[in-house]
Formats: sequence, structure tokens, C-alpha cells
Amino acid sequence: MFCFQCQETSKGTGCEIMGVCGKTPEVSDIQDLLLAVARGVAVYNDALRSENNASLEADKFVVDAMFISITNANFDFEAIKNKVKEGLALKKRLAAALVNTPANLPDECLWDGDESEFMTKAKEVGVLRTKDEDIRSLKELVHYGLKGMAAYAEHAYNLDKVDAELSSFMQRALVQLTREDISVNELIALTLETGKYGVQAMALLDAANTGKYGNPEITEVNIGVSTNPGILISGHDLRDIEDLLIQTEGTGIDVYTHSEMLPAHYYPELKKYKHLVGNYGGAWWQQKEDFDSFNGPILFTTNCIVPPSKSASYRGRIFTTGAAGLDGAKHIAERKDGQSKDFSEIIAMAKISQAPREIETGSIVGGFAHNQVIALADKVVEAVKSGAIRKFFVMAGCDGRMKSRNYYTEFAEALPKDTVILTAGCAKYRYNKLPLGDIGGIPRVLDAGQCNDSYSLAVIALKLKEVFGLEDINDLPIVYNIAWYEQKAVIVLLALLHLGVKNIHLGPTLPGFLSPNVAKVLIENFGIGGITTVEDDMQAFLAS
Ligand code: FS2
Ligand code: SF4
Repeated sequence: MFCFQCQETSKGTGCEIMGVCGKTPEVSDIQDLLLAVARGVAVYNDALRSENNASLEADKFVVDAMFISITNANFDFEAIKNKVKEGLALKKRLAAALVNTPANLPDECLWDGDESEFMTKAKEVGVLRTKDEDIRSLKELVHYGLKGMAAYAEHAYNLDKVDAELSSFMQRALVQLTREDISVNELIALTLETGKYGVQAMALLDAANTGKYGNPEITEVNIGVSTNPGILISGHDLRDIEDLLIQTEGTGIDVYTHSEMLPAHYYPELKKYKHLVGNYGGAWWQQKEDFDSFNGPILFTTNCIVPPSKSASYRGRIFTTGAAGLDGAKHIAERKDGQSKDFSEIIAMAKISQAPREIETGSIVGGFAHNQVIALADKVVEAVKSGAIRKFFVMAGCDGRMKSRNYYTEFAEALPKDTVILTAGCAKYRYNKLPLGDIGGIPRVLDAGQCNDSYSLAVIALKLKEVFGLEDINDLPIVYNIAWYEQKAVIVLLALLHLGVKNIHLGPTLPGFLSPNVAKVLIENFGIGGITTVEDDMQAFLAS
């Protein structure tokens, strides 16, 4: 195995023996093979698209394959192997449907093999197949951006929103990634184009979520517990939580969100369910403690899963669905013909579970997505003009296990009282329970929602630029101090670069997949930087 796609990669350079995330070498290798098969499917479907005969099944397969291989989403070797088989069969059907087969098909198209050959082939098609470190770095950067994009496209798809242009771009990009003769300059252009479609993917998901569930609104979310048994739902998929809320209504079971599902509470069409009673626990990496005390079943709709130890009390209470997977956990099947998923097995388990143990009390406030903030625009603009708000700090992104992430808590605590944090994603758990107060009624932490709602933060910035009559988005009093962990943060970063945002600080460490030359390009052209100490950064950021 070799994997360096996330921030926690071993020694900052790559996991080679076992994933820090818990991914085994076998799972890592079979994910590599799945990606190779997806590239082959993309090449054929891209050719079919030029014959006006693109396959929707192939569009869906590519998105699924990319999402399945995202960090912490799927640890189920058998499920991934079956996906490889599905892709190989699909590849054959696509090849047969072509009128004109392209010349010089890559190995990703030509290779076929039975199960006994999978692991040998898998070792040839991983990250290290590309020998030049700059080409490898850029190819992987695009792959990771596409994985993040696929995750967002999949959630939109689940709400019946499809953008054919996105599928077309993803597959065109994957075709480029099969090329051995691709240049650094071509890959840099492809990286920037990935950011453009990243904005489109986030906008699509925003339209899907708000179209179906209404615009997020200011909401106080309980972090204590009720006395009823509960189901804990984690991940990002809003259609899944809606299905679960409908099926649990009137059963005496309460539903709690965990980690990135917290923003479900902000949507009018989800918060209307009285048995959606609160958010339980902290960020994804704290799940071992949170799940132990929760007592009831837990449903993962996406990443981030931490594989439980053999002795974990909650091992038998985990369910997965969608792109998520975990060996030993029950996987809830996909929807058929627009019907709901069947969560009856989870509900049956909840009925015989004890109520969650209370681990904290109180509430947190969120729901500051673009519509809500723009509704408050007059107040916000006035606060900026009067000097009551000196600066905004975009502290969106991911949380993670590394101790160095304490930086973000300390940074939030050290921020002067005339500054406001704009957040989205699970990064917020580093400071969303701190008593940071408000500025004239505007909370000092404005949570827009999930990581994909970083789109909202961009919309807000663009609106402020318009209101203040500025030429350049970088002239706004906004500092970007973003925490990253997995590949959705990569697409968010590329999207921000596409929107012209410069001088983004990325931490707690810069990506291990950036070669020194690629890092230099990002630093010189976009002013990307890392973080140092709270004191030094605070001084520099406030002066900027
Ligand atoms: Fe957090 Fe994990 Fe949202 Fe990432 S729960 S790091 O998936 O996408 O953010
Ligand atoms: Fe390592 Fe991250 Fe890859 Fe897991 S996802 S194997 S922790 S680099």
C-alpha cells in the first residue's frame, strides 16, 4: 500500500504499512484498483459521450468509486471488491457500445482479470505508478479534488439533482489522468479547472439541500439528552436523515446527529421533526468515547468512520449506508425506484436500547448559511463600518486527531473580541462550545453548516464584496485560516482558488502529497501558507 491522501498520513509523507486511519493494506490496494477501473470506465464513457451515447450508469459508477475511496468512508474489502467486479463488467459493456474505439487506449481500459488477479494488479496501479514526483503530486491533487467533488455530487444525486456537466468534467479529467505524457502545465490547468467545477458541485448540492429542506436558519441545538432510546446518525447525507426521521416518527425513539450531521438541525424541513432532539458528542475522531456512551445504534451515511477495536462496546451497533462501509457492520441497501431506504433493523435495535448517557448539557447555535447571513447583511455591514467588527476569520474545514490541532482552539480563544469566525465543516468542534459571546447580537462563531457549506462562506464573501463596492475579493477584511483533513477539503480549497481567494493558510500541516515544486507553485501564485504559532499568526493576520 501507499497512501498520502489525508493530513494524518504517516510521518507526513505516506502510509506504507497500515493506514493511520485504520485502512489495511488490502483495503488500500483494492481501493487503488477500484480507482483504476473507474478511470477505465471514464475513458470509455467519455468516448461514448462524443458519440452522444454516454451512459448514466457509468456516470453513477465513477461518482460512487471516487467517493468510496475517500478517507474514512469505506473499510469493507468485500464491498469494494464487488464494486471492482461491477466496474469491470460495466467497462466491457461500454466498450461494446462504442462505434469508434479511440486509438491508444490506456492500460486502465485494456486490463481485465478475475478475482485471483486483483491484488497483483492493484499493486501496479496505485499512487507510485507515476514516477515523476511533480506529475504524481499534481495527478493526485486532481484525483483528490475529484473525490471531494464526487461526494458532493452523490449527495445532490440522492436529492434528484444531477448536473451532466459535472459528470462530463469528472470523466474528462480522469481521461487526462490516465495519460503518461501529460505535462506539468497541463496538470496545473486541470487542477484549476477542477476548482471551477468544485464551485459548481457545491452550488448544486446547496440548491439540492435548500430546495428540498429550505434555507438554513438560526437554530439552537441541544447537546444534552432525552430519556428515550436514540439513534445516532453521522456523515453528511440529508436524504438519509430525512428517511430516518420519517421512519422513526411516533415510535418513541429520538434521533441525534453526530459530527458533520449537526447542520441537519438548521433546515426547516428537518428541524420540524420533534424527535430530532439534539447533537451528541464531538467531532468524528472522538467517536470511540461518544459511541460507547450513546447506548443505541449508530448510522454512518458517509465518512468519517474510525474502525472500532475488537472489544469496542458499540461494535455491534454500527450500521453503514451509501458510500460508507465497515467490515462486520450491517450495510443498509440503496433506495430502489425513488423509495426510502429501509431502516427498520436500526429502529428495532433502538427499541431495545437504553437511552443515551448524558455527556454534556447546554446548546450550540448555528444556521448561518448564505441566505440567513444575507438576511442579516445590514446589521453585519453596519458592524463593519462602525468598526464593531474588525475582521472575519474563515476557519472552515476539518477536525482531526493530531494534538497540533489544539492550535485552532487556542487561536479562537485568542482572537480579539471585535472579530468573527465564519465556519463550516467539522473544524468547528475545536471552538463551537467556547463562550466567545457576540457582537451586537451577532454571534462570534457563525456556523454555515457542513464542509460543503463552505460554498455559503464564498457566497457571503462575494456578497460583502458587492456591498462594499470592492474590485477584489481579497480586499475584504477576511482572513482564511483553514484546517484540512480529507479530500473534501481539497475540493473546497481548489474552489476558493478558482474564486480568486489568495493567501489561504492551511493547517495543521501542508499536504504530504504536494511535491516541493508543486507547493512552490501554490505559494508563489496563490500565497498559500501554513500556520506557525498562535501568537505569531495572530499578529500577522491582524496586521494583514
Ligand atoms: Fe469532517 Fe470527516 Fe465534512 Fe470531512 S467528518 S473530516 O468527512 O467531510 O469534514
Ligand atoms: Fe494514511 Fe490518510 Fe491514506 Fe488513511 S487516508 S491510509 S491515514 S494517508
